[in-house]
Amino acid sequence: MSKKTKKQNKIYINDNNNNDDEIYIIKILIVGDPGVGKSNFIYRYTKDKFSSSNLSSAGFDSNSKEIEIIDKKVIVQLWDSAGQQQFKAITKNLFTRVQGIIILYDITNKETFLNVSNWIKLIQETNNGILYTLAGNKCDLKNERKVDEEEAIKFSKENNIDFLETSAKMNINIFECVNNFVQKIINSDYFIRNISFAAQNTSIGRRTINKNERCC
Ligand SMILES: Nc1nc2c(ncn2[C@@H]2O[C@H](COP(=O)(O)OP(=O)(O)OP(=O)(O)O)[C@@H](O)[C@H]2O)c(=O)[nH]1
Ligand SMILES: [Mg+2]
Repeated sequence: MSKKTKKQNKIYINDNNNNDDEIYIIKILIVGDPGVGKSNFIYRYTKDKFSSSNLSSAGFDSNSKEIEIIDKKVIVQLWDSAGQQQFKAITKNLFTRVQGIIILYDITNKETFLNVSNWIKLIQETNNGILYTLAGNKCDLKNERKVDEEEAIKFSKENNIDFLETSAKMNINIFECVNNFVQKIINSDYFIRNISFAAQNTSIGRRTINKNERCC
């Protein structure tokens, strides 16, 4: 791993219980309208790659990446959802199975930004209390911009959510967006409350691992 990547992947949490054998598994779902770049966002974060193919996702898929925090490791599992309307029920079902949700829109497509409110509403109806964050993807396409960054910042302040513009293509802010969010999740009351539940349910939270064990 290059020095730069290593630094990008390092995050810090407020935790005094240093235990090398413990690992956090954080599941994050990426939602947003069709074509905003959800699959590529995950592809960049987990594989550091980009695909220009325009194939729509169906159902859902996931990819993992291990990142470092002080004295312990975190497996970040990013769940990909399909943006198309016919898959919305499946996506909605996933809201209760993750610890966080990243809502993505495309800065070159105003409708995808206007729909962010609907995504927030859907999340709140289904899993009130879950953390979510906002990212405006495709920020490399400066000449095609239809959503001002200031407008998105104002919206995120009004809705009390973190926000970053990202580019899966040019690798801008992808690691920052996910890693800052992971840090926020781990430090949240919501996550700590669910850790006791995690002991019985390995699909969430923290567990002890065998050093040779591989993730999914
Ligand atoms: N210029 C640019 N193009 C991007 C970026 N991210 C994705 N794309 C392109 O946008 C198109 C859609 O990307 P996907 O990652 O498939 O989008 P998606 O949100 O997964 O789409 P669905 O699965 O249909 O919901 C593809 O042609 C990608 O190459 C980006 O950051 N910049
Ligand atoms: Mg997709």
